[in-house]
Amino acid sequence: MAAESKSRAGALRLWRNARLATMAESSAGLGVVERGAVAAHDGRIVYAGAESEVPPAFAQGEIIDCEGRWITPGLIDCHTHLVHAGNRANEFEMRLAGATYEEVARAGGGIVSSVKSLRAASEDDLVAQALPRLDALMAEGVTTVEIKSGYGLDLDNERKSLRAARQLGNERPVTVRTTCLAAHALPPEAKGDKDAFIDLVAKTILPGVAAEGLADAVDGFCEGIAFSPEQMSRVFDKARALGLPVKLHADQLSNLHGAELAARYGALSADHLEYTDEAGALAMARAGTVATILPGAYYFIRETKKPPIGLFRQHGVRMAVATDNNPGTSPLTSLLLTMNMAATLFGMTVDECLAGVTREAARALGLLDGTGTLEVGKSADLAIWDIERPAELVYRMGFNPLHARIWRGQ
Ligand code: DI6
Ligand code: FE
Repeated sequence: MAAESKSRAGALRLWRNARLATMAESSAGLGVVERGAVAAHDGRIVYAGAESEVPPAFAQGEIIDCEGRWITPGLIDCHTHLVHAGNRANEFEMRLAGATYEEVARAGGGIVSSVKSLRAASEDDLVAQALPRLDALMAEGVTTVEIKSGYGLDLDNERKSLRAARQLGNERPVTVRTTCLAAHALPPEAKGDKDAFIDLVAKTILPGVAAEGLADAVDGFCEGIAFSPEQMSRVFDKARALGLPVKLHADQLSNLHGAELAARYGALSADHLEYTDEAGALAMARAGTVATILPGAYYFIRETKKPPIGLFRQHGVRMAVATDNNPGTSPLTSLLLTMNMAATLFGMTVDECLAGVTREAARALGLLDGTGTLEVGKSADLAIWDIERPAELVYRMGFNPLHARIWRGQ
């Protein structure tokens, strides 16, 4: 009996004397609770609100005094290519000498050079190389991360990437969502035949990955240097047949109307969107497709066209914010710095940035029922911060005020 009540008590925790930014949709702004508390039982939030109203039963377990610190939902990085091999610092030097990202790609560098490195690496190598990047994200309060494949580009190497991504979730206390991005670039063996490669993606790679349950979603790169809207729709038709939700790298370098394509397929998100026009924003609003804003790539390739934040606001498109961590266009492993970039470069507000790495990032992964806000029934994924006001999370550059990170109540 004593043991039983002890184990029950062990699973019950109360964080008190805290200020909360619940990020709940129903509240205005950040959903601030000045004298707040969060209770968790068996990894789920059972209470989040005023400390004065905590039901007595929830004060029977472990009690943690937060000494006035702020609690937000654990952060969510909803767009990364965290599993990759090696780096492309050499191409960075080429670009510093004047080459553009597209020129580097056309010269055989770019994504294809990461494909060669990834194919040469074992699954264990990939996990070992990605772990320091994952640790950097987690050190800033990340509790959920999306990881794409897309440097394998054949069935075995896409499978290897996605297994490595899943393995990262076993190595660390973090939720990993995997996305198959087989339609990312044309591998050398395709000899320039994009249609034949799209056939391989639709007929072999996606079904193979789905058969093993390795992907939670399907993504693609719709761009002049990658695949056309017509080719992407063949990939999306297959994803739909396999019961997998879709996302799209859309309108990053030119306007191929990727946002509308994504919306037409009810995509969870369309990502990048620098060149998206009003028709694209309207289509996304109607479909409920989240706009994932990726300021790291914009900054790193010195893009000058900004995503149409004003149109997204005007039409009520939800905005997520993510690192796009990848070796070519965004070697970024800080979601805090990403928020600063979204604010400074694109004029996103503090509230939009914070929602973008919590609630809206959860929505972009189809996980809003389970995480992304401090609300009863959700996973107890929390970040506890040594700050006086939430704006500090967006304002600083290169400083980490995380006090504690809680994943599923621990
Ligand atoms: N857009 C990007 O910014 C990355 N992929 C994509 O579709 C770039 C990936 C890389 O250059 O390795
Ligand atoms: Fe990306």
